[in-house]
Parts: sequence; structure tokens; C-alpha cells
Amino acid sequence: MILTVTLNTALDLTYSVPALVPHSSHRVTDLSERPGGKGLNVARVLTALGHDTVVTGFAGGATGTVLRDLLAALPRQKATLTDALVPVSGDTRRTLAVVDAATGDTTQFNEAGPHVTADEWTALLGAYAELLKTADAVALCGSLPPGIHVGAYGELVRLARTAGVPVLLDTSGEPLRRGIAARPDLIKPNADELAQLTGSREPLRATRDARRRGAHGVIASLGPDGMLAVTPDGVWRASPPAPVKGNPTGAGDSAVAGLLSGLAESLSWPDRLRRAVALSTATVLAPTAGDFDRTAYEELLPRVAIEEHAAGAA
Ligand code: TA6
Repeated sequence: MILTVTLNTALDLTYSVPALVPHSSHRVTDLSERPGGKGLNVARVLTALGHDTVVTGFAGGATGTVLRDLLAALPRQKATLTDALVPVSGDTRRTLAVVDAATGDTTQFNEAGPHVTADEWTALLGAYAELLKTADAVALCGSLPPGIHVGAYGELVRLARTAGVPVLLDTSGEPLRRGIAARPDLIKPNADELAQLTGSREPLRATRDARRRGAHGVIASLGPDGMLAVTPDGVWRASPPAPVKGNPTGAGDSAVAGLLSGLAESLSWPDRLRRAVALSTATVLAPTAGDFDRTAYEELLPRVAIEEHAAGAA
């Protein structure tokens, strides 16, 4: 099975409004409520791709109950999605994405999350160590809730490495910086996260710099420009056939699912990247934020362009 860890799970609300105008009141024309936080999104896509997946992290309070009920009610896929979330006394956060129907632009508001106690963190570490025993790969995803120390991802990366489980880290800021030092197999920063980490906005330079800091492979997601992969086996750029317009919420999470499923299936790097780019583009095109459009995915997959970098190895 593939394990995803979401320390700061969220009940994701999406509101659509005809046009988002500051200082005015809006009529919500459509709304959705989904179990979210990055690792939960990754898990949904993994199960849709046929990989049995287990989710852990924290959930608590009334919102935590709603989140777990929604998780249990997800439509059945070819594979299982198992809830191994650890209870916390605080309330799971909500996030709100407001979609402006006129422009298609999304504005996102993320709450901080519940305060996690030292005992709750210890319970998570115990559950994680147990789950690693049967995991083929693990993804550590998203922000840290209050109370969790900034080096937490470093600790989780080290435990995965000791257990011999390939580990992908998808976070930002100081938690990313500390996590990289523990030498994860893969990281998937976007352009802003890379710039924050390395001080450079030049994709190849920043991606190589991130790799030198300890990650074995760095897959930079460059939005409509696709992905740049700097790995021990070579450097590739993967680009979608054409830019698309839609809601990008969860597109990065779908890319993580593509990379992890490709790793679990021992696909070549070009095939993993093809899958990641096709899935993230199909997520932007999906009518519901965070889902992917399967027909678009299958149609996009053979059309993702892969270019090997002339300079070869990283
Ligand atoms: O990538 C979209 C999303 O996963 C939403 O589902 C939302 O829960 C949010 O990101 C969480 O991100 P954060 O970085 O705050 O943990």
C-alpha cells in the first residue's frame, strides 16, 4: 500500500460566485465540501489509479468528524482508501476556496489548524512507525498545525529511510528546509517554494540547488509550464500540450499521486513525469476542485512532451 501523511488535514469548502468583488457581498451559486489537506487529495487520486492507500495525520472535533464521514462516503474505486487518522482534541481546520465564475480565478483561505499536544504527536509517531512496516512508499504533505515542531518532517523522513520506505516530501518554508536535510527521495516544490528555499527564480539553477541541499530527486512544478525533474538518473522537462484554464486547487497533489504511483509501479522517469503532468492538467480541467477529469487525463497522457536536458545528469 501507499501511505500519505497529512498532519494538517482540512475540510475543504469551495464557493463559486458570479464575480469576486472586494468590499461587497456575494451570492454563492455553487458549493462543495470535501475531505482535504494535501495528503488526502493525493490519496483520492492514488485510489482512482488503482493503488490501495492508507491516510494518516490528525483529525479532531466536529469538523474532524465531518471530514472522516466524508472520507468514508467517497465513491468506491478500484482500490481501497483506509482511514488511519490519529484523533486530536482540537478542531480540524477548514479551508475556503472562492471561485470567481467570470474569470475562473480562485482565491484561497486556509485556517491554521488545531493545536497538537506532545502526547498527540507521540501517538502519531507510533501509528506512523507501524504503518511504515507495510508501506511501499510514503508521501508527507502540507503545512504543519500549531504545536508541531518545525523539524517534524525531518523526523518523519528519517523514520521512513530507516524503515527502507521511499519518501516524498511536499511542503514549504522552514519545514521543507529542515525536511530536505533528512534526505528524502523526492521533493515537489512549486516555483514560489523553490525561490523561497534557494533565492533563485531560474528553474534549473533553483532545482539543482534544492537537490544539493539533500533531496535525491527534485521535481519542480512550474504551473502551466509543466515540470522540471532533476534526478540522480538525469534531467527532464515535461510539458502539457497546451495551457488550460480552470481551478488549480489540488493540481499539485494530483502530480504527487502521479509520481508516487509511477514509483510504486517502477515506471521510467519520463513515464512518471508524463503521468504527473497529465494528472495535474486534468485536475485543473475538472468541474469539482481537487478531482481529476479521467477522460481528459487519458487523452492528455500520450500528448505530454518530454525533453531530456542536454547536460544529462544532475
Ligand atoms: O492543494 C490544495 C489543498 O490541498 C487543499 O485541499 C487545502 O486543504 C490546502 O491545499 C492545504 O494546504 P496547506 O499547505 O495549508 O496544508
